[in-house]
Amino acid sequence: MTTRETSAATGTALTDGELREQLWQALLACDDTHAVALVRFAVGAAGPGRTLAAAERVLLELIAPAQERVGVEWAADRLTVAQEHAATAINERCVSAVADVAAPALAGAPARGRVTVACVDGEWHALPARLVAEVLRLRGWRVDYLGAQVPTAHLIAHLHQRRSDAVLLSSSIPAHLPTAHAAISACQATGTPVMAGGAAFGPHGRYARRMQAAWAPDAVGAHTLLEQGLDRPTADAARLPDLDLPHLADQEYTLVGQGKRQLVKQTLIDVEDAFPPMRTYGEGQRERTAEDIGHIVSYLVTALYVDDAELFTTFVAWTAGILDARSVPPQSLLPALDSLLHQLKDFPRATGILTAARSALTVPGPGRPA
Ligand code: B12
Repeated sequence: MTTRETSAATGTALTDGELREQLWQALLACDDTHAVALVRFAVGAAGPGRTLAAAERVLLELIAPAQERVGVEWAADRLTVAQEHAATAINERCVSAVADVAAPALAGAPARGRVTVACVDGEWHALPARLVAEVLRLRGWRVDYLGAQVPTAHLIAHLHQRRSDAVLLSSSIPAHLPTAHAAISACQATGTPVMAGGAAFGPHGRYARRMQAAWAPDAVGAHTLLEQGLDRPTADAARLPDLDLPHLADQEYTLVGQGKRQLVKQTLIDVEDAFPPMRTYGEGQRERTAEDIGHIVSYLVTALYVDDAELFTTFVAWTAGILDARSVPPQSLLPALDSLLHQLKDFPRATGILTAARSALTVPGPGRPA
């Protein structure tokens, strides 16, 4: 945002920075009334004829950065999970408020086409998809927004009921990539073009492309691609995953995935042996450790699926950062990686992925001994 706005409440001028800070303070204070008033005001202050552009700026330059800041502050342990949930709920209200303020300016406008926006099954991060849906509406698309964790069968049923020019699939968590791949090919089998987006699809959408989906980095990019027109899939679009990902033929993804429960169980035993203080852990701490190990194994399985060691290394580095912020030494992850290396010694791709992550973890950071 580039203009200087005047606060409806106080009559004083607000810079973009002040608007951002006021929204942030409202989120921290769980003050949904003030947050909603701020975003309504920021759209309204743009004046007649500018409502749609102002609404888009508020969504992408005010609400989205606030939501990203929620993630940064939670990761650094400066925000509790409850505060993160409250802030997200308020931001969702803010998105609805922006949509309400903009709705009259959209009335009677010709539609560009109809698209369906949905999160892949298991994906709870609905706000990124919602932002994409609202920006597309502001730009003249009719949008069927299906929200979080849409089971693929229901998504396909929806496509059979209502014609869509494209399906836009959102995912934030890479562990959902195998599900996303199945959803992409199932949607394409109905003859509907698919565009994927969200952090799960990797740097520059590398995994979306491997899964034969179009990709855009953000809501505006999605609009641009839709305007250019997406190729309609042909009748033979239905396919097994290994047609796109030939490495799956080695069965490592399938076998390691099937053994996940046993892998987590054995890793917990090995970590307890290597890290005796764990024996004094209470029930809650044990459950969290088991959960963390479960996530590690899920990301390993996903890295095997897309055959990309970087996916796993990035996750391990992220986990190390989260632990570090909570005064748990990141090196405490090493026993878990070592246990998995031992258990999976007969799986060459898994061994390579684990070894790469282990090396990344043992490279000394600034001021931190390995
Ligand atoms: C809010 C939040 C939640 C909420 C979500 C509620 C909701 N209604 O959305 C809840 C509490 C449910 C949640 C749960 C979890 N979360 Co969370 N969450 C977040 C948080 C803080 C904000 C997400 C968000 O809205 N971002 C703002 C939008 C604007 O950003 P965006 O994703 O980049 O979206 C843009 C683009 O990606 C793109 N885009 C998105 N989708 C699409 C689709 C298409 C087609 C296109 C073209 C473009 C596109 O356009 C968007 C707008 O420009 C993020 C932190 C972050 N930085 O994002 C963590 C984050 C995503 N969560 C994280 C984690 C780990 C989890 C949990 C696993 C935690 C746990 N232990 O249970 C669970 C997983 C739940 C699940 N099964 O999905 C991690 C993921 C890390 C990783 N390495 O995978 C993050 C990054 C937190 C962090 N700071 O580290 N989370």
